Amino acid sequence: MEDILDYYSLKMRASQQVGEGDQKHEQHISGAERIVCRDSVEAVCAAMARRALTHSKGDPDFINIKIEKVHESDIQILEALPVTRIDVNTWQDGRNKAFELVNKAICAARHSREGENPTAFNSRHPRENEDLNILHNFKEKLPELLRATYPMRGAMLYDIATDSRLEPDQLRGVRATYMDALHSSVVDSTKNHFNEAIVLATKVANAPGIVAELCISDDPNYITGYVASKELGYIRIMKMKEMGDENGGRIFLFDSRKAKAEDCIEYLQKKKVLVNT
Ligand code: WAQ
Ligand code: MG
Repeated sequence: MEDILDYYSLKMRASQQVGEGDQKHEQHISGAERIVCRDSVEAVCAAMARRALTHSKGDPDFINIKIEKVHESDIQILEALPVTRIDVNTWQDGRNKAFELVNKAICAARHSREGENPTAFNSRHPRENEDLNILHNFKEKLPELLRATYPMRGAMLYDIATDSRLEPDQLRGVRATYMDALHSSVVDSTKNHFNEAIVLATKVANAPGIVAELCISDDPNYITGYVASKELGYIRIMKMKEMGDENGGRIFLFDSRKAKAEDCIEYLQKKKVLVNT
């Protein structure tokens, strides 16, 4: 008889009290999620504590590390999205590239909704305008959206069908959890942005109703971001913001005509996923 392997999920979040009086609230500093085997639990836990205590966003007042057993049979294995990279001269060029890719994803979502074949594309002008409107609204709103995502622990869930945000708690956002790389190196308290992002983006792209994800780090010195979707893969854009700018975050573009927001959120927050990178 084969042994059933037990895994453990570890989730860390750290925050700091900011503001005075009525304005007093917890602001997110750092978070991380792993799924590891029993032997690694203690070391990963220590690495998470260190990461929380050494974050550039500040010194935490509160650190929560949650450890839960996960049964192997509950874990879904996903193939990592294929990765490509786009070099740009300026971050403005990077943003424009990102919008082009988001536009592609929005068009692809319409095709899949309508079961159209892409060759019929050119005869569909009114719909194309509809897509361009969606993109235009999104483009106009992006700077404001990114300011709003900065203090959030999770991502924004933005419905392209209604042009509105769907997170049940808009200050918190929706956080994708219960995920890791299938063959992750055991412990590393310094963050590898790319390794973590490919895992997250792969889980997100596989969630019901997701059209695309746009990510810009909120780390002021990390200017590479990405656009990802099942069709596009993971596309790294080497400059997405000005060096030193801390405004960043994640926006999950969702289509409420394709799936229910609850189902998408349930998948992002509850389904256990290991990504084969
Ligand atoms: N679920 C949802 N949103 C999240 C999660 C999560 N698990 N983790 C982070 N976020 C949101 C949250 O609002 C953060 O403030 C924001 O994303 C940025 O997170 O190929 O480092 O961890 O080299 O600062 C991209 C790598 C790195 C690009 C992105 O994001 C590349 C990064 P950070
Ligand atoms: Mg960060």
